[in-house]
Amino acid sequence: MNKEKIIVTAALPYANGPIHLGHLAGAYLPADIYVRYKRLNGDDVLFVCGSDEHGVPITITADKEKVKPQTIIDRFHNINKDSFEKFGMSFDIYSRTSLPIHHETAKEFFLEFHKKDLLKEKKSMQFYDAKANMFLPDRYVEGTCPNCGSDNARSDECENCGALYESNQLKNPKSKISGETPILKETSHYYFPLGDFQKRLENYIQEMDEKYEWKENVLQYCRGWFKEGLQDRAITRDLDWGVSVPLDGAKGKVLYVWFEAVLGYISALKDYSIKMDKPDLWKKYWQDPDTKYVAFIGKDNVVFHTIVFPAILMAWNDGKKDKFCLPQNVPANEFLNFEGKKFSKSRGWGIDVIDFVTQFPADSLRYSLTCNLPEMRDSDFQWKEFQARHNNELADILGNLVNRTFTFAFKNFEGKVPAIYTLNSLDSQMLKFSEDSTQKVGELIEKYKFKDSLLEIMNLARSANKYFNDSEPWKTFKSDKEQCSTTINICLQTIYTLAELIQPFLPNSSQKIFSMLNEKETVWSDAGKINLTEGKELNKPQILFQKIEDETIERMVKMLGHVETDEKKEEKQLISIEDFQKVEIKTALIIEAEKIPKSERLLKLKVDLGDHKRQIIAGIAKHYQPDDLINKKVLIVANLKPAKLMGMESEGMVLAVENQNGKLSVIEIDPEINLGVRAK
Ligand code: B3M
Ligand code: ZN
Repeated sequence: MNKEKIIVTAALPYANGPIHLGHLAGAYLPADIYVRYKRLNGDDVLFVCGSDEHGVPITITADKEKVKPQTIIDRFHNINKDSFEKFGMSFDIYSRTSLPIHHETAKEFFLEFHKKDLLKEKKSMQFYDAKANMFLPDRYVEGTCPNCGSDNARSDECENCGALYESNQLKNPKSKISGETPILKETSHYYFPLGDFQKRLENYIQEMDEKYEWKENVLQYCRGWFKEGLQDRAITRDLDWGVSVPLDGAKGKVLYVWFEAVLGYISALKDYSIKMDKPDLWKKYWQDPDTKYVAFIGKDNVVFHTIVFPAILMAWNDGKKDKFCLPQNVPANEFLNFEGKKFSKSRGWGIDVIDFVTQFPADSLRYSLTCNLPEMRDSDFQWKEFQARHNNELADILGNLVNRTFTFAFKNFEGKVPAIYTLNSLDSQMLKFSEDSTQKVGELIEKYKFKDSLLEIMNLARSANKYFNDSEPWKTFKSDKEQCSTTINICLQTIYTLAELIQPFLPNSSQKIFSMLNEKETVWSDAGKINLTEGKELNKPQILFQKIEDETIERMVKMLGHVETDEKKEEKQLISIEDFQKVEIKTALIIEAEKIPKSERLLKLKVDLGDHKRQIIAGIAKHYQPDDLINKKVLIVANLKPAKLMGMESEGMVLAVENQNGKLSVIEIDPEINLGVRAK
């Protein structure tokens, strides 16, 4: 097959808050799987993303915190970039729309349209805050809804009843900046004639769908928009944060954030080209008619990527020799909810990516999100399901196959790939399954059916486990050595295939398996074949997936919906002396310490309080070897309600503190001090 030149973009997240799991499932994870797959096939892919750093929500956050918008975007650009890296996103560039190259690019498009006389200037009435001396964007005005009477309606729409109205219909309007009643004042804006492009857009989408099969949910949104009829769209705003309108007499006006944000995909590749020291490189992608351009987004962004952006590109391309390519496909996903509800920062509902991946392996998150992708309809993330998928599927199916095969090879074949002899029917079936699966997985990824492709991979792992069981190598090792050798060889070849197939989905685990197989650079076309040669040395097996314990998940569930408002935080800081006296903190000597089987976190301790001894289950196994704890004099909370951890009674808690790297140290006290003495 011919190698393709591909641009893949993923929606540019607003640098106004941390990304959460819903964003990952909507756009980023599918994009990353697709890109990694294409790269393994040898295609020439550039994967583009970056922060969307303009728009009113950012200025609102900045006003609230009394800082400059720059402070906000710097903060969230860095947090999101870091979150994406830890999650394993393989962007070629993570750019920013605040960069000069972006401002230049956006202005160039605006000026081109102005020159072509495409833009219409129209006057309208807009709320103006005389005290703050500025026009107020819609979100800066609050009032009473003319329809339902709700008190926090916006200037043009009510979130309570969904009514849309003209600004002059809103009752009791108040400026969010000064609290004053704003006046309606005339302003003028530039409009992009989207309506004039309707026919061409309809044809374009029809053609793309016929050639590349667009997703039904995406087509439905488009049909809806066309049916309503496309309207002219204002592409300027009265605001001082954004890309300024490059015309005389347009002081205080910026380009509408959506107009310039989509151009961020182009400027990001320019940014990349500059960084690669090949300033014209971007043209070889964006302006090559053979480039395949795929835009990954969530459903709320569909209209901007299937209608607004293509129209902007058409308008630019008209009469030009070098034309930009339009999206060939826009495989948008629906939304992911969290434990049955919408993600909400203010209600503490959901979890930020950065918090997730510091506590759990990124691959486990990638796995459970892929199984749950909202490809056709909204889906739901649940902690318990996450745990079950990790424990019962990743660990018990994939991890188990790898572990039992390697352990067997080390025990009985000196850690080398054993030879393959005559194939019986089970052997041939297994090899055939592997080959067929590989084919299917590739086809499904090409069709953006990531959920089904991962299912297919896990089916292969399942049947490999069954093949291991049915072949009974532990018996044939004694009765038919050649058969046993063949079985283990085929298991190893299948593991190779699995490692290749999971690479786009679970890059870290794939790498671990390949390093156990002693293999480095691998390509997709190897999957489903015999790759490992007889006698090849393997590396010692390592556990791929540690089980996630119930209590860990229970802790996560408990944290849901707990929002720390500033008032609550203050209340929490102060306790009375009586409150403190309720806590009995006593000195104790650790006399026994041992690991708890199947737990990577917990240690079973026996402590002496002078007049009695008791058992405490402490979550410090990652920080101490049991022996190092013996004879330490520590502080414990002695009147904590007893609790059961991993089925064992725990009476009390050992006090410990954490350093910046997350390492826990128990608080040790002077060995001279007696046991069972209360701290005060
Ligand atoms: N920042 C909206 C969003 O995050 C927007 C996407 C821009 S893509 C050019 O939903
Ligand atoms: Zn209303």
